Amino acid sequence: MAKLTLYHAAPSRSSITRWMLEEIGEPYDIHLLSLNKGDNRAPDYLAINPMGKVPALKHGDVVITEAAAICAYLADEFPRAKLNVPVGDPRRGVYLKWLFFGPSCIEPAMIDRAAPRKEEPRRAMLGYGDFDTVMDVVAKAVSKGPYLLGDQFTAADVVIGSGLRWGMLFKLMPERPEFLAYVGRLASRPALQRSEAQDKELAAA
Ligand SMILES: N[C@@H](CCC(=O)N[C@@H](CS)C(=O)NCC(=O)O)C(=O)O
Repeated sequence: MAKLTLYHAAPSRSSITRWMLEEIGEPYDIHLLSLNKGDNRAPDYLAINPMGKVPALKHGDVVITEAAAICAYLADEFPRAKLNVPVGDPRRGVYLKWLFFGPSCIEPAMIDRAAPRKEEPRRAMLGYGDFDTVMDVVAKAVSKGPYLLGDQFTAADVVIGSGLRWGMLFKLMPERPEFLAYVGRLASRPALQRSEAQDKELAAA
């Protein structure tokens, strides 16, 4: 099997993909970068991800960047883990919607709230519309559970779940009961527990 290497900084957005790798259960290597020391701006890393950001995943000769894209890629590439919704399954549209909703709606809504612009753009200009609508839509989606697609845990839960965990941790989103119950369910997943424990060790080293 082609080798998997995660370019990672602990903890950071690359922790999303580490959790995903643990869910997949295939062996992988970690290439650790120090964002404080600027490893991500060094020429050898910029050759991998010209954005100078983590995560990046190397799979054989293929490089994938963007956390949600990495999660989607891994889910499709390793279908045995049953973390994707395959082409042809009527639930795939909803699955893809949530994979994209994380980086295109939840994250910008949170960041704009944390660092507001001097002049608030018109709602129509913002791809996410407005913060409260994003929160309401996500709360409704996670309220039934146990996961976004019902009984099946998917890569979309890794993306959306990471956004909610991170958002509440940094007080960038409200601790709504639906969010707390959902992240509580996610916290009991052994793959998340392993990746968190490993990241804590890396961060302390
Ligand atoms: N859109 C990217 C964002 C990645 C990102 O912002 N990563 C941060 C770590 S949380 C980073 O590499 N920051 C270092 C820097 O920008 O200098 C993704 O979703 O993967």
